[in-house]
Amino acid sequence: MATATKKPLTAAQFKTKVLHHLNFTSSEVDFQDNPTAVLRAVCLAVNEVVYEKLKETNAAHTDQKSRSVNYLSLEYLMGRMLSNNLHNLNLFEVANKAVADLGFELEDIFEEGHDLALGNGGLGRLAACFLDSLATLDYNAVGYGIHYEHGLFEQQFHQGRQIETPDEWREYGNPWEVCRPEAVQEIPLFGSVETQAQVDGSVKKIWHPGQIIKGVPWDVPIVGYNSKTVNVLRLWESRACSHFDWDQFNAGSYQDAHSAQNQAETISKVLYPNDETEAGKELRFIQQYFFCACSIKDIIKRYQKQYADDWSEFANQVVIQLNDTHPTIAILELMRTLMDDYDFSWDNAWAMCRKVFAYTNHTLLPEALEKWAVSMFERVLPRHLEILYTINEQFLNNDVARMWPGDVQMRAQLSIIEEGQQKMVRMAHLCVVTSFKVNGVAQIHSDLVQSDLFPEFNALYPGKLTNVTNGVTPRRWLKACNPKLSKLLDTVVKTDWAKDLSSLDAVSEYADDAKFQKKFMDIKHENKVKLAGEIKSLTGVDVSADAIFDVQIKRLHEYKRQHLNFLHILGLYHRLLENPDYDMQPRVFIFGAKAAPGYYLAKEIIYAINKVAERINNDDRIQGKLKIVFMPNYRVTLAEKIIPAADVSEQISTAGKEASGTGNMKLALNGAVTIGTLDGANVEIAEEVGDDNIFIFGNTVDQIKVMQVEGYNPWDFYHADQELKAVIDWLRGDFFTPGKPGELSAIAHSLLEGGDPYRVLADYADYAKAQQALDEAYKDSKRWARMAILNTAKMGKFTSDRSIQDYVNNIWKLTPIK
Ligand code: Z57
Repeated sequence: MATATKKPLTAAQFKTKVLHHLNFTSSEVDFQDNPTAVLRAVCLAVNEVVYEKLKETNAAHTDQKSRSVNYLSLEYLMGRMLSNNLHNLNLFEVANKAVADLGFELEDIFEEGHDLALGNGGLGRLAACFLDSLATLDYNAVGYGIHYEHGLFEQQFHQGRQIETPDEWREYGNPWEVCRPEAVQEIPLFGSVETQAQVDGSVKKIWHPGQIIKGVPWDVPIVGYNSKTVNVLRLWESRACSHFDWDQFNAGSYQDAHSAQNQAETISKVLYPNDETEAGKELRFIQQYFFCACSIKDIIKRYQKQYADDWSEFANQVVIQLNDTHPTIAILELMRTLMDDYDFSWDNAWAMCRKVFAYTNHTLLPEALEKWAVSMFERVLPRHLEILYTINEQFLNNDVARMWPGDVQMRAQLSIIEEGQQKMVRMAHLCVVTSFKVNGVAQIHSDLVQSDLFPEFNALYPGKLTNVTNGVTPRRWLKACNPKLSKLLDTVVKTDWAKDLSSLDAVSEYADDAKFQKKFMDIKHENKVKLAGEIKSLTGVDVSADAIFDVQIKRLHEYKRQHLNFLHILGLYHRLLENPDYDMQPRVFIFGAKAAPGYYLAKEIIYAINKVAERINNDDRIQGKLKIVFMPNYRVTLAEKIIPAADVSEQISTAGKEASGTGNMKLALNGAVTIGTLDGANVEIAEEVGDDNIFIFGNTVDQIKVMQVEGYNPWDFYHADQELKAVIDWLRGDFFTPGKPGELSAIAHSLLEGGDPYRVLADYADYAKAQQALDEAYKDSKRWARMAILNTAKMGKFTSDRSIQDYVNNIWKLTPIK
């Protein structure tokens, strides 16, 4: 329609829009000392363009009756939106100029923006990258999530210890969301189920809920890069339902009605900050259900807008992707709705569910595999539990009994219900039984899902378990965060690499080109200088941009082994104290990580690193060869500053534990060289860049298994390695905490008395050796430049566009909007 002929905005026109919003939306005539008002006005100006495209996208979706994917995720780690939206709309230069005309630097304006941190880590950030790619590739997609009032906590350090404060991302409003009162939903919960005999002899189940909660949707537009599409991320906020609670409570007192309101609003109040551990809290369960019920009702409403009460096209129009098991209740909610509200027979409802759900598994860690107590399930969702029991019965009596007749042991093992003192619902089993596809997130992980996590399901349902390797959006993680490198790449890659990342392979030809090497490494150096400034202002530590910038940024977890990195740093310090002339390239070790507030050892690791950093950073004897900085409040925005400046990427999880990793991809894309184990996507990164351009070390998955069978004794490694023993003894004593012996002993205790569950000591020697090889490689600046360039050049596979296309081809079967 109009778009084809529409001319791109000029800087002058954009400036006019910004001024309009400064004057009329903010009534801020005197904005010269008010960058926040400028930010708001710029966002509103961008929104004019966004909403126009959103309207056109919606019309195209309706016209073309396109099949859509509904991505259900409890987490979305969006970060800031403005810079990305400007890039994706090709308005970056225009806005840059307009804002300069108003007397501001666009980059300073960005700094006024708040992160949308509605997620913990990799899983939530993956969802954000996927939304970017879905819009970029013109697919009809809706992201569903929760509109948490408080996203992931903010982290500060007080005397080295992590302090959490609430995230107030929308305290003063958020320009990127719009409330949709016309799409409010009502969600029942609690209560009891009545069995009603029908005249035809059948029975009808009637759920009498004990409470009804209102779900209010907030839409965040998702702008595709250089595409026609603007999709939406729809986030549900819980509110008290006026005609239910208030009427009831009005008979009592006005005060009580307010408390009911508070209780209802608690549901979407705060994001649970545990990454990969399930706390088993009722409120979390209610969050999951609330969000699933709102989303399923919304999906049905959207469908009915086109097909009214004809259900025959539903499975052709709708696919629902479950991001981990967190949204599993959506399965039961769709079953319940079809049967109770739309009179489907069991068989028809079940057949429908088996066609629309697909499930992504993100971890093998047992503590992350969700289980909910049957007793709680029954109290909160009595009708859903009934349905679950019937699904399980049919699964055990049909599928399991047919494959393993009379095998009670197998029945118990595969049952969706785990028997025991406390009966539990195994959410992953329900997902695998129902879904038409189940995918892991990197090849090695998907192989382990088939061989170790769900081997019986794999035998039962051949072809159901599959792989889709993760990816990251090159728009945010290269074009927007690393403009200098992006412009250099533009000079040698003729196609738009941000939309076709495999075209970066053309850069390989320049890997040995001295001029290109200089340009590439000069940019890295400039990025490092800039990060050094950030480090100084955030931590007070002076670091030299001539040192190796060695980066480990991710959630704090034992399996990710920040403490392996830490022990090696202590090892280097030990060598330097023994021999101040010890030959090594100066190195800055940069950490960024939040620990779950209740994760004791993770917090002790942060404390130990901070304490040791204080000592080492101020020790003149080592001539500045070693620096340690723990950057506070690691988040998407900080990642965007650290990644372009990284020389070394630490990806050192215990083999078999990191499902994929995505930071590994972002760092390599920006020319950092990986030191890592054969775990997650590291394996595929190594395949792409080649063995010469990555430092792989440590026990493999198979070797870790052998160790387990043969019996693992951490003390053997402690006694066998002088350096390792010495540094662990430092931590056990008072070397770093004079007069307070044992203040840093938690790590040592877990590694020795605690049995070293993540095999840190077993990998120490090989890690130290790989670090030495890396140091050697860095000395040879030509060799290092070649490695760095090839890392960027060979990352084509890891664009989230490729991941999305894999999902589309193998699972979702969508066609792009024309
Ligand atoms: C989370 O961030 C991940 C897995 C989980 O089960 C939960 Br809960 C949270 C991460 C994995 O640890 C990463 O390896 C993976 O790259 C990421 O999910 C995205 O798949």
